[in-house]
Amino acid sequence: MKWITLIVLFFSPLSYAEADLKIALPNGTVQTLSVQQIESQLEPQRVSTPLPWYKGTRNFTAIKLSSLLDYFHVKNAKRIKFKALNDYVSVTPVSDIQRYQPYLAFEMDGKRMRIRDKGPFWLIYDLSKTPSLDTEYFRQQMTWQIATITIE
Ligand SMILES: Nc1nc2c(c(=O)[nH]1)N[C@H]1C(S)=C(S)[C@@H](COP(=O)(O)O)O[C@H]1N2
Ligand SMILES: [Mo]
Repeated sequence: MKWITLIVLFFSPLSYAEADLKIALPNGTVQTLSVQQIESQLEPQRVSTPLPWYKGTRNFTAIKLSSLLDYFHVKNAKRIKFKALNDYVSVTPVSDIQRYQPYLAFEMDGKRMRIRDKGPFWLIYDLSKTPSLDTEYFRQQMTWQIATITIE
């Protein structure tokens, strides 16, 4: 199933339509957000920051993860788990989300991120504001190709 999803996302001209974000909430339900819904309901912002994977600055369109918690009225979450298309899994404590306001990016330099550009969703920290977050601890949270989020 995973490979079929990957193949479809890679080769379909409609690939962006497939790029829905799945969010498992603490109450046990699973919600789906399309990029269109994210754009219209979650007030995306511009984030310009260097990242360890690129030379120079990249410009992202992104939503704050804290705004996602607000959107789903999640109050007492402890952590968010991120699962990527390659089955990489990371965990970001809500304390990091509140303190450092990481983003979920879905556009880089004005273009929707394809899987090969680390899309459809990428957790990024604004290292331009807080360069001290460029550490292994935060890098391992900067999961790209995110498909599923579990709020716990
Ligand atoms: N989807 C995905 N995101 C990921 C990873 C991964 O394997 N898959 N590796 C993480 C880890 S452990 C680190 S330190 C950083 C940097 O990975 P790199 O050194 O392979 O570029 O990306 C993070 N994001
Ligand atoms: Mo890592």
